[in-house]
This record gives sequence, structure tokens and C-alpha cells, in this order.
Amino acid sequence: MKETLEQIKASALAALDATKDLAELDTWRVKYLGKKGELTALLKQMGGLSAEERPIMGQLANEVREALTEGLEARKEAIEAEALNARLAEEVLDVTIPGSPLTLGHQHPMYLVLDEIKDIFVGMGFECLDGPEVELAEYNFDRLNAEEGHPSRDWSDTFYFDTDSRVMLRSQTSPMQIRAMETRQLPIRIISPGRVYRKDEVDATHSPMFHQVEGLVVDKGITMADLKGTLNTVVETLYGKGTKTRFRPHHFPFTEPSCEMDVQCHKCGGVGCPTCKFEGWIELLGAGMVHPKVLEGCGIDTEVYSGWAFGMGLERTAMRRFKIADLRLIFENDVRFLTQF
Ligand code: 2NL
Repeated sequence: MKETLEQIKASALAALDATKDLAELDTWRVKYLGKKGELTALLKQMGGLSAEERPIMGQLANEVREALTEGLEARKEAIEAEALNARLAEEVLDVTIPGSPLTLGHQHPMYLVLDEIKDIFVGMGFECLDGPEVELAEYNFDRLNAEEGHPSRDWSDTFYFDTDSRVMLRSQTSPMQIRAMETRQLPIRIISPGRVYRKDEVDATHSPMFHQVEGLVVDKGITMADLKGTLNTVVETLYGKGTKTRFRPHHFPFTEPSCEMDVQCHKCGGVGCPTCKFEGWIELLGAGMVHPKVLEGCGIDTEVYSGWAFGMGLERTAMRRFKIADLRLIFENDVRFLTQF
């Protein structure tokens, strides 16, 4: 029996060394130390021993059990340590690997220009308004004194949604200024930038969708002098102090009198060059005193109040500022183009 015990101990310890994971270790424990294990089976045979042999064998059996239990604990710790080391090696973080670069977008040149214009007007106490791109012809035309039959209302110029020409894509941002005059308390000082739509074929200078900024002031005693003074200040902030401007008479249905404002060519100083098409001046915007019919249509008393308004195209301003030759580049949004500004 003693030999059998030694044998069990030797083969058990050898098998223990061969276990590779906790599952195998548990199989080992059941085989050698379990209730139906080899050691238990041997102890059950102790009844057949003599009274002298029994305690000696008993003690030896206990020593073997202790050795196996200790071995089991040691092996368990070793397996767990190996598993931990393997996991640490696998999950190791190499902080020296260079990060992958974040590809950020770039602000569009036209919005750079718009932000500058906004800053100037907000600095003078104007509020910036947003409004719908789908409008009623009533607000886009009628309320702006462009009555039925006005050429801009033609189907060849305007995107209508319905056959009776009632709903349309706005052709200017004035409709929301009309809404402001209807609903707000006077005085009003607002600008309204946004997308506008006209039926034009795409080429280097035309697009059926473009951007506009309009502005409107309504207060007591507003005159053409306010229009000129404010717009001159805007131009000097945009193009530098001392930049010369000129105002030419023009016609818009919604303003009376109306004018166009030119800036002296920053390139040649007014002598004439390719930038100003040898005119010495560059057209910047249209403006005028708000037509009394337009004011009255919004319930404003023209005996007390008057106003001025302007409208300018944003694409053209950005193209001039950044020397962009083709309008289509503005809308393609190729990041190689955008990142140049
Ligand atoms: C241009 C000219 C202009 C206005 C827009 C306006 C708005 C209201 C009342 C009166 Cl609510 N006028 N806007 C006035 C003059 C000119 O735009 O050439 N735009 C690109």
C-alpha cells in the first residue's frame, strides 16, 4: 500500500505539472483528490490493514493529500500568473506610435466674408435674421412693390411650386425683412443673409442658387445720409480707412430713390486695370430709401418713419476678395480649394 501511495503521489505531481489551464487543473483535482478520486479509493481499502499498520498508512495518506493540495494551490497560482502575463503582453499599449491625424473641415471663403460683414453690422447694433427659403410670392413680390406683370415674376426667372404662382423659392431675402416690419416694434435694424434662387444657367458667373445679405433700417428721421454714412463705414472696415465709394442712381421697385454703390478699385486705385475691367470702380451693392408703399404695406406710418435698405451678393464679394475666377469653385466644396483661404 505504501508503494501505491508513493506511486499515486509521483504520477499526480507529474500530471499536475502538465496541466495548462484552470479547466485541466480542475479535472486533475477530481481525478486525484475528489470523492471518487484515486486517493479516496485507496483510503477506503485501509479497513483491511492491521491495527499497527493503519495509523502509519493513515499518516502517510494525509501527507500525500497535503502534498497534492499544496501542489494544486501552487499550480493554480502559476497558471493564473501565466494567464495574466499573456494578457498583459497582448494588450500592451505602445504610446510611441504616432496618432492618426484628424481631418478637420475648413470654413468656406464665402462664410468668412459673411462673418466679417455680420461682425461689422452687429457692432453697429444690427440684429441678424434667418427665414424660410420657400416663400409666398406675396411676400417675395407683392409686398415689395413688384406687382403682377413685373419681369422678375416671370416663370422663366422664378422657381414656382404651383401652377398659380403662389409659392416659390425666394429670389431675395427681403421677405423676412417684410415679416420683421410687420411683427417687430420700431425702430428696426436688421441684416438677413441667406440662400436665394433664380432660374439661371450655371456658368463662371451664374448659378440658380446664390447667397445674399440684405439690410434694413427703419426709424424716425432716417435719410439717404444715414444710408451713405453707414455703408461708407462698412466699406472702410472691410477694405481699409479712406477707401473711396460712389453712389450711382438706379431703379428697384422696393426703394425710392434707389442707387448702386461702387468701391474704388483697391488694385489700381481708380486708374483702371483688369480687376475693375478698366473702370476704376467695382460695383458692390444696391440700396435705396424703402419705398413708402412697402412701409405702408407693413402698417408703418410714413409721416413719422422712414428707412433705408441694401442688398449685396455674397459670392461676388468673396470672389473679388479672394481672387476666385470661377463661381463654380465656390459650390463644388473641394477641400483642396477650400483650404486655400
Ligand atoms: C441688389 C439690390 C436691394 C433691397 C435690396 C429691400 C428690402 C426691403 C425693403 C426695401 Cl424689406 N428694400 N432690399 C433694397 C435695395 C436693393 O438689393 O442688387 N441685390 C443683390
